[in-house]
Amino acid sequence: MREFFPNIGKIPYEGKQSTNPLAFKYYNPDEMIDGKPMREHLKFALSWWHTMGGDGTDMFGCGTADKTWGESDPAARAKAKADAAFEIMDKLSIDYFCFHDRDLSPEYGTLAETNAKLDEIVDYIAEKMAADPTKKLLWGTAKCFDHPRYMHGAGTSPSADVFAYTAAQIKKAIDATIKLGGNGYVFWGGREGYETLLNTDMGLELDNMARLLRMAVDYARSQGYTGDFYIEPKPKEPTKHQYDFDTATVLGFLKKYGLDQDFKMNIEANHATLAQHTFQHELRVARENGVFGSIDANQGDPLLGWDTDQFPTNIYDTTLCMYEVIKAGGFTNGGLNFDAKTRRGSYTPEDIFYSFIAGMDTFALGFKAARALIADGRLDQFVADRYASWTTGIGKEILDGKADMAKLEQYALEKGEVTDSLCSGRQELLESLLNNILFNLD
Ligand code: XLS
Ligand code: NI
Ligand code: NI
Repeated sequence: MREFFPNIGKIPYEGKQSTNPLAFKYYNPDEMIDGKPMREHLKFALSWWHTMGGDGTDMFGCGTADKTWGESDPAARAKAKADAAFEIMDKLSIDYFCFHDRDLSPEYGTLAETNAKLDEIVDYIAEKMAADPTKKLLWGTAKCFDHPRYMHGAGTSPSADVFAYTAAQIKKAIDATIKLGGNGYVFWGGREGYETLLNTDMGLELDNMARLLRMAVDYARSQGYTGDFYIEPKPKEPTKHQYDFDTATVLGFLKKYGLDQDFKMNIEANHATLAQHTFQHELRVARENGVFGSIDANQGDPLLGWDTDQFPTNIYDTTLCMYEVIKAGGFTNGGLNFDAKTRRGSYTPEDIFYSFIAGMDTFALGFKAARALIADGRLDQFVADRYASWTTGIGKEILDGKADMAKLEQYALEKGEVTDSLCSGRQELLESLLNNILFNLD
């Protein structure tokens, strides 16, 4: 088997004193934490589109990185890509991967031919997984947004024929996901939105999106699929307005159409930024509503209004992210998918490894910091104390359903101005507590 990165060996864990750029400083895959290795807490995944396909092409210039994997024929390239992906995962101790159907194998002349070629590469990957059962599929999805037929949307296209084509493509992507033992299937509405309401029947488009999701779930379950379905919210880009704007919007949509028992969220950090939320906000909304599922681990640039998909290096963000993940009970079917790409100027093969090491170390550090924050207990205790007025007296009566407007009026009239249950929010104290925990980790 050809080695694609002969100058890079397996990335070792060397600890925080290490100066070796090709070593983990914090991610120690086999370190046992609460009875399971760190790799199983974090469940890192490689995204096929960015790592194996993304060559740095942007609106202003062609690619800077060679992602041909030495092959010009599309079918041969698809296999070389798979070989290279497995080598990268192996060298970085990454156990999972994620794909769009078209990342694995491109479109050919007809849907039938496209499907047949996809089958070939799925079989090839299945063989590789059988030979190395440590490699698993976190989730699959269908790329229903790049071909011109999807210019007006896929499930929300004004064309019924495009809707049918979308269903056909998703059916096949679900088959591929099932064949590779996927734990999840993602719907990200790439062009499910609008540019202008002047030409858009929003009601019909949303009804149709719900119809498509219902059909997809019913089909997958009929094929024995037991994994999760995720919606990945994003407010804009490529369309001006995406229907899956943020977690709260998606929840409203799912509840309206009776789909809320069938879907969880795949939360992407950069999408939260675009929705003008913090990453933690999106995770908290998902957790509070029992729909936290999986994470697209990246980060945006707060000064830019698009999805820059940078590898995550902000320790505060990963700490507060992992705090939410731990509070949600940890990952079940989900994980941390690096929906992240090296910068256009970081174009060498080594940059792939430096980027993953940076992202994985930042999450490992965030995981340790979140655990320390929870073990320390002061933050959680502060929040509990802040709401103490709900545990006794009138607060408890309200929670127990024993109060009404008249009773509360009587209470307020008798009690007079509120004084004793208004305490300081102590934001600065808590921010400095977080700093203190972060910079005193073992
Ligand atoms: C794009 C999305 C996409 C999904 C998968 O912004 O993040 O990459 O994760 O379709
Ligand atoms: Ni994503
Ligand atoms: Ni994205």
